Amino acid sequence: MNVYYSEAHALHNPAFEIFDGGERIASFEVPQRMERILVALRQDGRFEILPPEEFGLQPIRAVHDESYLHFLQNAYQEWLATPLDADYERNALLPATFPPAGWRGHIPKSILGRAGYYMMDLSAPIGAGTWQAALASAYCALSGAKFLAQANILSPAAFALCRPPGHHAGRAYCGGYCYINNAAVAAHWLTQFGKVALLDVDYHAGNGTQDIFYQRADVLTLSLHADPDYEYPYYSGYADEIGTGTGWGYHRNFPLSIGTDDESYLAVLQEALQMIRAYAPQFLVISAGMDVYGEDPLGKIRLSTGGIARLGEYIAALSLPTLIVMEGGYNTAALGQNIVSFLEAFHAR
Ligand code: OKP
Ligand code: ZN
Repeated sequence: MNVYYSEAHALHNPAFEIFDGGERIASFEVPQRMERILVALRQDGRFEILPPEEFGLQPIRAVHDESYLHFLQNAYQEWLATPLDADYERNALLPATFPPAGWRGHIPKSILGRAGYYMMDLSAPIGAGTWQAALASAYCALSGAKFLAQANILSPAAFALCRPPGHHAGRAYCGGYCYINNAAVAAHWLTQFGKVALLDVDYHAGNGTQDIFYQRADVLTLSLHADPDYEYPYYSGYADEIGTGTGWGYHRNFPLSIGTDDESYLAVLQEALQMIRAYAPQFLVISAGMDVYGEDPLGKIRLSTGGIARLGEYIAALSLPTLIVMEGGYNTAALGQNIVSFLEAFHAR
């Protein structure tokens, strides 16, 4: 199986994140995640690891606002150039102020003001290499999409080994370790050839993906995740959010209770897969977060490695051209085995 991967991810290496209770902690989303996955892929021997192609900004502008991308690309340099009252460390840009929903929408001139405007939370600090890494990550997803579009076999599959992840990033905001929504960029790019279904199995609700396609019927978006009543991202991912306008009925959330095990998870998955069959898309994009694993430090869903293998099996059984896009997963030691298990069923075709 083709794997699209860029070493540029390592340029994004945030020294910290602000966690619950305002605690400043070492980031969970670290470059070592990729190293562990690569070791497992190489050991398996059936993966071909390829560098991504460059696609320019056009396919990214199709899902993100121009002004947001401009901010993302220049924010860190502007932050360095801003005279400050005190001699703060400036290894990353992070605001402390956010506009409440429904405010009038003024975009302030100051870099801190804009940072609050374009960020949904305190877990997407922008450092020196963030833009370059995020761009390369999106190119990995696009390269996988292009492979699917050009492959001469019945139901090809490719793995975009993306870092940073993407599914929390919306049209004009970053958050939750995400800056460019890799899966959404790839899914939109694929719509030039036909309908796309995007299934998000990361532990956290894919709020960015939901927002981006909420008004569209040409991309069916489905997300299985921990109930946002109790889990990040809290304000999105509820069962009654099903799309709007032309997109009405083309989004579904499957909130799961804390502690959900293999059997109950896979039972809910069947419902989502049935919706995909009924939609009959030309392509399938998976936002693959391995934080559904029982021993994940950020997750409270209890999938075993065997359960993750069955998750992959059931998705592969749809027999659709499938792009698997890496999202979360923070048990670094188990990440390699989990992703190899997830991908197992896709080798057969
Ligand atoms: C990114 B992905 C909650 C703290 C939340 C951000 C989590 C981002 C997850 N206790 N911090 O979906 O794996
Ligand atoms: Zn996650």
